[in-house]
Parts: sequence; structure tokens; C-alpha cells
Amino acid sequence: MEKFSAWRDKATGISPFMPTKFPLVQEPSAVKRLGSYTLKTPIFIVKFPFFVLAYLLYTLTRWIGFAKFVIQLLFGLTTTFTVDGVKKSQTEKLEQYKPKAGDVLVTNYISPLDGFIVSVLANSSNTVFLIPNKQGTLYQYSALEVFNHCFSYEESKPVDDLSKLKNKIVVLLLEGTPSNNKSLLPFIKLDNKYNFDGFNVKSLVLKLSPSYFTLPIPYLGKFQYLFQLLTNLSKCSIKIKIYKFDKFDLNQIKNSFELNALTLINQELNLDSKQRFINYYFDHNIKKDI
Ligand SMILES: *[C@@H]1O[C@H](CO)[C@@H](O)[C@H](O)[C@H]1NC(C)=O
Ligand SMILES: CC(=O)N[C@H]1CO[C@H](CO)[C@@H](O)[C@@H]1O
Ligand SMILES: CC(=O)N[C@H]1CO[C@H](CO)[C@@H](O)[C@@H]1O
Repeated sequence: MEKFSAWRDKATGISPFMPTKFPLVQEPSAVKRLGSYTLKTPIFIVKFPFFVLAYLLYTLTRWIGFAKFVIQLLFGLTTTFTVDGVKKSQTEKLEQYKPKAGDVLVTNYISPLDGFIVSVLANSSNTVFLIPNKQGTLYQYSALEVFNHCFSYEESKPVDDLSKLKNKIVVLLLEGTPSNNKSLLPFIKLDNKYNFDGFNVKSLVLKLSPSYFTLPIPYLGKFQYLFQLLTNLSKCSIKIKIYKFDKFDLNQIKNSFELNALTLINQELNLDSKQRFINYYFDHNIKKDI
């Protein structure tokens, strides 16, 4: 375990890429594993057909209601939504801050569900997720593609001109890669050709618990992840907080994450460093003893 300290932020001790032990898949005791499977399989068998149906209908129609059904009913995730400077009782005002076409929202990237979480909050699948590569070129993903990206890190379609996206809800995942919701990874410096003039600028701080649903590295398969979501027996919750800004100022935006206990960490913990972490993690096959 010693060497893993190489990927720890020296100032804070945070290890942003280290996954949390995943139940079942990483359960060391065979007896407990068998017990859990026995308990969960019937739940899975009941829910899975509904999941498949909703998935197919969503891919055909892109109607957000199907995604809502999966997130809220099948996965049982509950959402707490707050806005900086707005009281919980001012429900109408809270509504106004929800993601809308013409918004650019900078958000932290923590899980395969992030795309759907934001789309469901917006009550719209008119969302586009932009993830930069390390050179600062943005790539465009749908909510479903974000789900896949979290497992494969594949690049999709590059974006040239942001003004073409003004009729959409634009979500920027400036860290370029997921982390474990303990910190904010360094933002990737975008190519100069991108400008956010004319967009409403917001940040969206996202937290998910239990923390094993965050997926800092693809250490398990999509099916294992879904199985757990469909058969959770503990409380799962999403916390979302939105901040609104007058202009696209990265310092103000970063500050909104810091205010929510997502510490800014060392610039060295970047995409290259994460790739080395992933290689090391799988080489050492520590799955068994974390
Ligand atoms: C979500 O959008 C649909 C239209 O697609 C609308 O009928 C529904 O009332 C909206 N729900 C909320 C909670 O705003
Ligand atoms: C790994 C980790 O720290 N996860 C945290 C993510 O945020 C939620 C909500 O604040 C916490 O409950 C988790 O522990
Ligand atoms: C989909 C599902 O089973 N969700 C459950 C997760 O755990 C909490 C707490 O036990 C339940 O309230 C959810 O219904």
C-alpha cells in the first residue's frame, strides 16, 4: 500500500483517485458474498425488466421521464437541491435556478450517473456534457455517453464552436476525469477558441452517497455497478447545490466548490498522474485487500 501515497495530495492528505470498497464485488468473505447475492437476486429479477424497458424507451424517445423513473424509483435515489443565497422555503425561486437552455454549468465529475442526475434536475434531456482532454479540446457527450465515459474514458465528438450549443443546457466537466467526491481536481485549461459569452454562468456542486457510487477509476464493470444500484439496501442520496455568477470567472467557480468541502488539490494530480495511478492499481491487484 505504501506506494499509493504518491497519489495523495501532500497538503491535505486526500487521495482523489482511490475508490471506495465496493460492496459485493469486493467483499472478501465468500459467505457474506453468497448471503448478499441470495438476498439481492430476487430484487434484481423483479426490477431488471423495468430497467431494460425504461432504457430502451429512453434511447428511442429521449423523454426524460424514463430517466426519472430509473433514477428515482428503480435506483431509489433521493435528491436535495439547494441554491446559494436562496432559502429552502422559496420553492418558486429555487425552480428558477435549475439548469435551463442557455446555461453553462461547471460541475465536478464523480460518477457514471452525473449526466442523468443533471438532466433529471433540469427535467430535460436537452443537455450536452463537455469534457476536455489534457490539451484542452472539449468533447461532447450525452447523459448516456457520460455513463459510458466513466467506464472507458473514450473521446467522443470534438466541439469547435460553443455558440452552436446556446439552445442547450451545457454542462462542463472541467476536471476531465472523475474523482471520488473528496476534492476538486485541477481544472484543465481550455483552448482559447472557447468562449462563454452570452451563456448564463453557474456552478453545480454534486455529491453522492454512499461514496462507493462515485467511480474515480473504472475498477468494476457496468453491470456490477447497475446490480448494486438496483438492489441497494441502504439509503442513497444526491446533494446538489447551484451557484450563479455574473461572468465566467474560474476563481469564483472554484471557490463555490471549496465552500462545499471539495478542497482544491495539487496541480500534479492531473490526467497523466491518474493514468499512472490506474496502471499501478491494476498491476498490484489490490482489489482484494483494500
Ligand atoms: C417536466 O417536463 C414535462 C414536459 O416534458 C412537464 O409536463 C412536467 O410538468 C415537468 N415536471 C416538472 C417537475 O417540472
Ligand atoms: C468518498 C467521500 O468522501 N464521499 C463523500 C461524498 O459526499 C457525500 C455527501 O457529502 C459524503 O456522504 C460521502 O462520504
Ligand atoms: C432501489 C432501492 O431499493 N432503493 C432503496 C435504497 O435504500 C433505501 C434505504 O433503505 C430505500 O429507501 C430505497 O428504496
